[in-house]
Amino acid sequence: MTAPLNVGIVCYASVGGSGIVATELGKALALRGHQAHFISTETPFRLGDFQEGLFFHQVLTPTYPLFREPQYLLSLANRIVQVARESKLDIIHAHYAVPHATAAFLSRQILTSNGAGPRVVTTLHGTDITLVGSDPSYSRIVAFSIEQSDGVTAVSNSLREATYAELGVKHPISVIPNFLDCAIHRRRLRPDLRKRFSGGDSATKVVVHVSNFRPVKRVDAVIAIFDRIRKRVPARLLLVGDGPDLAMAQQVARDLGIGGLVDAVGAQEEVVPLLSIADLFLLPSAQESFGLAALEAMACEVPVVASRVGGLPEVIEHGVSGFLHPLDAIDEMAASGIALLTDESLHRDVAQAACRRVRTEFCVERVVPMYEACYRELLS
Ligand code: GMT
Repeated sequence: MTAPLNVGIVCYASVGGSGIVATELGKALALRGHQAHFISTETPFRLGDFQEGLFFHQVLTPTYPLFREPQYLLSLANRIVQVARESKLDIIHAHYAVPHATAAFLSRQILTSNGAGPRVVTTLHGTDITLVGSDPSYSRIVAFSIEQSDGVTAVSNSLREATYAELGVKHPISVIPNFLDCAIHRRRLRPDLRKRFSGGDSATKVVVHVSNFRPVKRVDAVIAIFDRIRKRVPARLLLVGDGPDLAMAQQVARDLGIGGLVDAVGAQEEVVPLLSIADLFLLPSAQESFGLAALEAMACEVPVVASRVGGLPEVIEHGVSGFLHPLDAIDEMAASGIALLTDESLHRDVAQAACRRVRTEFCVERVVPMYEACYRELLS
């Protein structure tokens, strides 16, 4: 039998794909007999109830009148060193390169003597490369920190290629996709919620969008697509999540005279009940390295209409398990949405293909062993 590992998981606790993947990875590792030590500013979103083998170590960043900027990188690196020593970490796994890969590198420099010490794995999630990491203000240190990692993973082939192209990184990058607990992510009947968000009319379709409402999600495009759909099919739009562009999206809807058709429920820990009542998911993002939100919808048998960007074509097979269109093809996205909502057999086929695809490729049992293999290889 192989020895259990002690893994330090460095992640953002806020609502966002990288934090969710890191949290689900820690939970799955603990269930498989390892110890997962979350190192973060707050208890990660979706951590849930007490679970044997899971630990949370808070990062506190004290202020001082001289500092006009919070010293997060330093306090994080310092906390990683402390946790690594106390908990004998084998692996420091940094999720989201900025600045976690740098903090992991610094802490390993402090911890390592004679080649012994924890190995650093950096997982690239998306905007840490495509938006933030490639910004000239950060790119050199991000590239350096990725190169210095012992192991590097990216959530899609697309993100791996973007990392090579945009940052000039040479380090081999393994692709390990996003994953779900497929026992939890499945469609469940919730007639009460269905009634609530369809307005009580059985002919009304429920269109959903789940995100952190950042500009990259293009929520104004969500409203524009929905506006075209609702002109042809009785429908309501359910917005799940919160972020800087939520108010703008609601205003755009009001300006179009459809504010009354839009429900916004804010950030939700449990998305499965809401996805389970939906007929269609819209994801017209400007960039999406993988699209965890699409995967969650597909698992709940909700067909996705999305933009053909980043890693989305690695998740959705156009015309089979969803629909992909060029970024600005709002009319085409609306047309696919209308087709799905008006053709019952098309809807059923796509919903079932989407669900099957998640279950064959992206369940926790298939993907978490890839991370374990990555750790073991670095420690051998
Ligand atoms: O930028 C975001 O929208 C959040 C970001 C994150 O790091 O929290 O999400 C990224 O990571 C997810 C998990 O790996 C991916 O599924 C998302 O596609 C990715 N977002 C983007 O690339 C925009």
